Amino acid sequence: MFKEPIYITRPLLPNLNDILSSLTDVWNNQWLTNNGPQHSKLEDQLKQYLNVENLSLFNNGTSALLLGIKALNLTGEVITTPFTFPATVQALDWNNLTPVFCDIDPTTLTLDAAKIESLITEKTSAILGVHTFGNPCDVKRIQTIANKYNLKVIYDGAHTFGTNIEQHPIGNFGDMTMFSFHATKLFNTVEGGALTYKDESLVEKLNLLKNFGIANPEEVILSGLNAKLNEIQSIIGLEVLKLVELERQKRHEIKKVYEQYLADIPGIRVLTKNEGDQSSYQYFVIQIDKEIYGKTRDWLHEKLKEFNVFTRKYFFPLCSEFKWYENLKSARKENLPQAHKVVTEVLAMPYYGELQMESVIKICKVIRESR
Ligand code: T4K
Repeated sequence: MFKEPIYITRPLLPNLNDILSSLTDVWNNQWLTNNGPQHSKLEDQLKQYLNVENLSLFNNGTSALLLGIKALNLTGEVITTPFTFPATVQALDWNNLTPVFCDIDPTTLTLDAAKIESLITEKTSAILGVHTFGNPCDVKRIQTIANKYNLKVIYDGAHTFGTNIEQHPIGNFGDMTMFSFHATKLFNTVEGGALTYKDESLVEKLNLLKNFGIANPEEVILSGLNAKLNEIQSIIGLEVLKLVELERQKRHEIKKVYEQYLADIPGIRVLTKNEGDQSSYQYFVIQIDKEIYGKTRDWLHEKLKEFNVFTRKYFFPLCSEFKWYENLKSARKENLPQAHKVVTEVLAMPYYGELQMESVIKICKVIRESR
């Protein structure tokens, strides 16, 4: 039993004094939001870090995705995964788009690219893939399909800050990628998010969309939202960015210990990245085969609570199970066999740089010995 609760994550927090000294600039400047200098500085630094040409900041990942989709003028149906956080599909709902759920690949837990084509109709305008837990979608195959049918490709990369696919930065695939900077993410601005995108001309449109469509004090030219990241959060982002590399190294070491201690437990699969890719180290996720392990994922989730360890059943329930999709053919259980299996088997484990190695070893011991 741990004295203090162990959560799935703890936010990466800069030294308070460093924040205070940077905040002095904001106070002196008396510019708190609406595209201030800290916001521009963060945008520039993130472009460099993520190695992308075009990047826009938002007040959270969901508004980034919602407005990014709006900027692309999509219509009708969008093919997406049921195994994701509600935000992915809710961004479609708010754009009056119908999700068409496609089953997932049992290894990467991302869209099963082999199943996409059969779901395309004359109403399909885009494919919205999710790089689940930081595991990239099959970007090449998805792009080939999109080119063939003239579809847009959007990625929900909420979990993929710093991921590279065979040395190519993940934010450069498809037409657009969303990143989340929520407190629980590797890189955070408390709440926040960004879009990276191919078409440079979208910069202006996205700036309008996140600022009520105001073109100048006398003209409102489209229907937008308030989705701006403020100066104080930008300061936090600038300070957190300095810590990300060390955090990644720490998580890399923690991952190795988890892998070592879980390796020979029958029925436990550790989700791994492809050889040659660089991981975001966002989540450490295991998959439990109840027949071999002898207990279910839900059992283990509850058992760990007895030891004061709070894992998460991401992403339970499947988005296709939401009440408002009950009449969608693609949401039917028989069409999504892998997603329905995986959603009962996957467990996200505690994973953050400050997590002690002894704690990791103890957690693995519980998994090994309690069953
Ligand atoms: N797409 C995908 C695939 C996503 O996963 C997400 C968000 C989005 C889109 C939307 O992006 P944002 O609009 O959020 O930028 C959390 C996050 O709120 C959410 O951002 C994230 N995905 C999701 C996977 O996780 P919850 O409801 O699980 O969070 P919560 O409050 O239970 O926190 C989890 C644990 O983290 C807590 O048990 C303890 C720890 N924690 C949390 C917070 C907020 C802290 O230690 N400190 C904190 O301040 O959704």
